[in-house]
Amino acid sequence: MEGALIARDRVGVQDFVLLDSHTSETSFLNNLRKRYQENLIYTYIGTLLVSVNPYKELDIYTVTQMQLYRGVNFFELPPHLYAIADNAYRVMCSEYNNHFILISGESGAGKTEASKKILQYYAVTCPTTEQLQIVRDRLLLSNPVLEAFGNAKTLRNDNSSRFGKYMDIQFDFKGAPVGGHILSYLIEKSRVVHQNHGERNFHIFYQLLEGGDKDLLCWLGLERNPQKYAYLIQGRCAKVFSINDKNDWKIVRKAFSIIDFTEKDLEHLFGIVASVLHLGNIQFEEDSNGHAIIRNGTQIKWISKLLGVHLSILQEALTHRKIEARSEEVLSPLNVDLAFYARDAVAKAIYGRTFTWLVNKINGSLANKDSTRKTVIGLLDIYGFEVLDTNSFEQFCINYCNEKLQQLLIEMTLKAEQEEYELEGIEWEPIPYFNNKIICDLVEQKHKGIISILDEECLRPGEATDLSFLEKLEEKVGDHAHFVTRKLADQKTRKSIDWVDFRLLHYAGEVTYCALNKLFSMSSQVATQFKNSLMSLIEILMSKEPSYVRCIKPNENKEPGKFDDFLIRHQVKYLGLMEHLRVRRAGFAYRRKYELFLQRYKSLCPATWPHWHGPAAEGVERLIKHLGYKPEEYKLGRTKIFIRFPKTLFATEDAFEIRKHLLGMAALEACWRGA
Ligand code: AOV
Ligand code: MG
Repeated sequence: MEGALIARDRVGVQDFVLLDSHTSETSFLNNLRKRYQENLIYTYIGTLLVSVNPYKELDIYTVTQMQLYRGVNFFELPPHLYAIADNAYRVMCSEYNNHFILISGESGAGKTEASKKILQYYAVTCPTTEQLQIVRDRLLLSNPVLEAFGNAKTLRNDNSSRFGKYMDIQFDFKGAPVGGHILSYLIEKSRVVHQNHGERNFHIFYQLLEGGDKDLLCWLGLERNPQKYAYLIQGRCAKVFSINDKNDWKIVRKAFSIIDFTEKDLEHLFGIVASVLHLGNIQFEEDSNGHAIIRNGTQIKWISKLLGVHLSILQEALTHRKIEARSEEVLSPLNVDLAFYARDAVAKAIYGRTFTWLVNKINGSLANKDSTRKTVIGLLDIYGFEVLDTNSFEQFCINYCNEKLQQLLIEMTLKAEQEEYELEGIEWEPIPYFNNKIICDLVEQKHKGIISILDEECLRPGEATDLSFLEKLEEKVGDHAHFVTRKLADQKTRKSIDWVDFRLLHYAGEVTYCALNKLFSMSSQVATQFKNSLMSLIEILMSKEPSYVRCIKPNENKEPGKFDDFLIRHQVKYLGLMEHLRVRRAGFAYRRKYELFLQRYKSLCPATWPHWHGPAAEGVERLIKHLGYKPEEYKLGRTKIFIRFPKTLFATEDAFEIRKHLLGMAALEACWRGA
């Protein structure tokens, strides 16, 4: 007993629910810190997993560890991603329903690593056949390919996801992974042509130059040195200590061959990647009329060859624009500035479309063509909330996306949980929490929201300016508590802000969005399309059973072992972890409809086995009386039984397993499935 107390003092508790009553933020933080210092990076709040990025390799992801977690009840082993993964899998197999695991947290907090580890867990522990091995390999190898094209080094993360990703893993009725499908969300195209200081372009460019063999580079007209390419050196850090581009190239090349890319596909793909680099090196000069002409013909010839587009069409596309005059299309020459702008727009468009093609192609290779019903576990790994020195349209979309997921989590946990108690007539002291719906509305409401206003302005080309957009924002959302402009800054906050900027007070912090002309440079409707794709994602998720992983970034320097109290306290606050804990502690760990509960466990009580003919609620009452449930362990609602502690349920589940064994598994399984 004493030993256990000492250990607890040293390593903290593995579920925040077990902390002393009246938990404060400080004791929450102390527990997290104690555990982090012992390399215990995972802690539960009930069934939600909190993870703190260790920034070092831990030996907790071995195959032995994976096997340890297989089929074991949630709280019997130390908290782990594997327990979350296994729990979702087991419920899916036994209840034959769909699940998702939402992994959230700010940039660099460990979301992508977590999602990869969960996928690996399924790949190793799920049953498979020789035939299905290929599906398993493709699921795993889709990651390095998508990361090569969709991730980049940023100031906050050396392998930052610059697109959102939702991946369904499909399982057959035996629980074997048989296919998958990926949805991708708005890749950050501006990175193709511009990187902030200390950041890089997408990994694939550097991998190709470092790793591609001599013949390939020669065929693409490329030199090995990244310094030669304007699109690769704006961040002044083409070489990064933590990244081995050469090795990563090998992995990506191998992955391509397993995901069914032909040599022809790859020729086209790398041809496009190389074309983007050639585009970036095109320079323009003025002719005697002040019009842009291409200074040196070398790059454009390479692009023409690699893309298979006629030279004159390319030249025209880069130095002219089409305008409609009296229902006729006329070519109008561009000046040098506009030609550079057109060049960058072409590069971004090519890269964006290639990324979409890549995702489609991977989906083709993951598709399962047999039509039997499958269940899925969806993994959601998006770009984390970020605040940069300069935040433009893309940060606006990324942060809005995070706002939506926070909203989903609130809806599905804090709000839904409390509403359910009310609905079921269970006595309950409501717990207040900040609902960020107000910020989502500010961004997305029809007619009144920022996206609608942006769309309206985009429909007035030539008339709309950044200032007219700002004025409209002030007029329509100026009095919103989470919106600030220069005009309004003095009344709302004392921090200075530029004329052309606006600031949003997000759930995770304040962000000033600037360079409004960049907002307009996006083709109109991009924000609306993004909004719609997020809405359908939320719908997909709402139809499934959730599990949550909340990732925390421990410090700003990517340093192992450094627990920055201030930074972590901020995340604990905005992630709503304290509220979650309060609801959890006051609430019930498990609930099931009377009918389902009775169906599963009726064999444990002579009064309900083999048949119970009365109302299910009464049957459950008889059953739990027989099992000896104490009054403080449960509550009976209108349609469901609520069980306060997991251990109560585990005892019942263990009894069920023994009974199942005694009665013969098949008969009992068939019986509780209602067959
Ligand atoms: P993110 O996905 O949350 O950021 P990552 O998952 O890419 O963050 O993690 C960032 C880096 O932290 C990784 O490259 C690893 O070096 C380290 N790391 C994260 N989790 C672990 C772990 N469990 N064990 C060891 N190292 C880890 V962003 O994609 O930027 O939002 O857009
Ligand atoms: Mg990521």
